[in-house]
Amino acid sequence: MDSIWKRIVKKDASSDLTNRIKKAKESGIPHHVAIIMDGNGRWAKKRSLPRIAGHHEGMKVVKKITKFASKLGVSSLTLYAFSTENWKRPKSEVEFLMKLPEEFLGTFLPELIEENVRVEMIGEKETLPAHTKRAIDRAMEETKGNTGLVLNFALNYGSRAEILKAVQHVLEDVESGILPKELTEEIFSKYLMTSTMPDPDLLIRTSGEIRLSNFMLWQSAYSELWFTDVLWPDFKEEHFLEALEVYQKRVRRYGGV
Ligand code: V07
Repeated sequence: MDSIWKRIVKKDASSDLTNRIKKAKESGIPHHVAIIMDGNGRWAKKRSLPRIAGHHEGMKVVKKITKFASKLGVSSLTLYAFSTENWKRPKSEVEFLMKLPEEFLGTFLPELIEENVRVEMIGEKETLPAHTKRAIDRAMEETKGNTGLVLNFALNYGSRAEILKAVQHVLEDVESGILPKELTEEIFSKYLMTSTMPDPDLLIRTSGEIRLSNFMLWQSAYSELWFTDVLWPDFKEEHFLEALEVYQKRVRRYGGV
């Protein structure tokens, strides 16, 4: 194709995306979007690369989608970065994964601060390697006053363990008399790690698996679910927008009846 035509086609595609962004903003942006970022290993395998190359590429996509969610006006973005099951992976892979928060924050924290993003985490922080915990604590501390997007990493997270811990905590508080015996959903949800966040309106899973894999089981009781075959390292702004458009259509349909 002639370069002039290439330019015209490219401009057309980008103005189409701009129009879709404008429309999406007018149609109601979900407050809280949660994503299971699956398919990094498969992405690498398809290219005969080591699995860690897929994780690294996936980290770049986290930056891209964080910026995009912030631009769209999403209030909370929860990303499933590491499950309690992931410790079973080869030691070298786990070690690589545990360095990603530092690498991510080392290059991206100034931009997050600039963009008024607040970094949060759910999951068992105390059993993370000290260097990983330190990087996350620092990012949380340096962004705690920010009022824009809440970028919430689920790291060393498992939903059943979260619920069990909440139950134990409830029992303690009942025994010590802090909490009356009557328990409501609203009170119980304050014992979960997501106590300060709204439930996700939209839950996305990439890479073709149609399950929740122990992610936000209580919180996603009423969430819209959207699954795509796209592998996480291939996930682009247009895919996020597609999920939003599907979400908006569904919400409008329910609103009609
Ligand atoms: C991880 C990249 C994304 C695809 C999924 C697996 C690999 C970003 C973080 C991160 C976590 C906490 C934080 C800042 C960044 C991360 C892990 C894996 C363990 F405060 N990406 N990413 N953490 N992957």
